[in-house]
Amino acid sequence: MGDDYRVLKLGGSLITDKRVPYSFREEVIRQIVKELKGFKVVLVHGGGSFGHYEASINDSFRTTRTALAMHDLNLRITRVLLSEGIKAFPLPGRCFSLDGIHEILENGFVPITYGDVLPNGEIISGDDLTLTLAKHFKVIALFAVDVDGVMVGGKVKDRINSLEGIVDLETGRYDVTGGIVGKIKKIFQYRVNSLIFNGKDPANVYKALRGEKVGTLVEAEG
Ligand code: IP8
Repeated sequence: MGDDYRVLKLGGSLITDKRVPYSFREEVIRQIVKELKGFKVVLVHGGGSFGHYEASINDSFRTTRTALAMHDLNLRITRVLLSEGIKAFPLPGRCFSLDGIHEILENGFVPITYGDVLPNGEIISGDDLTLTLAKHFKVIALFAVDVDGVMVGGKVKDRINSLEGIVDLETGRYDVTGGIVGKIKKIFQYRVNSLIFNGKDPANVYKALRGEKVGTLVEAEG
């Protein structure tokens, strides 16, 4: 991987407690952020109990509330990055473009984009952004989540190379973008090799950034 960019998504279930609206796991994020130093990274984060919570309530203010919740979550994460000495620059998912990412990189910042909502109420998944970025940079997509990988029958799968046995897995309560099954389906749609691993242990993040295999490797290329 050498000097390549690393595309790392911080899953919503990792950085928030999905059972409790607006619960921000600052310490989990801080530990992860400490591992980023020395790597060229492009960051993405999910919605967790901010965006998914608001998007799951269907009233006429859903779009505004969801946009604000994601803005709030991004602000909190970007502040942690700043306090750890990482010059990050946010690019809301609703404004996402590869040119925008390159502009941020060219100015010496770490881009941080995120799952978001469009004015028409459509949800943009952070997984799509992550896979688009990984495909563009021709690298593996790194998904830090709150479990040890893809769990099938109580066990972590070491590798996955098809959707067989995956489509029946359970998904979270108010996840509007399809949870783990949606993620794996997308990985195969994009045909981007991906690593799904437990980000609660910062050593896993470091290993994944170094190109080591932790958690589940989804082999989706070719
Ligand atoms: O958690 C969804 O992003 P994800 C963002 O990456 C919203 O699926 C607004 C629910």
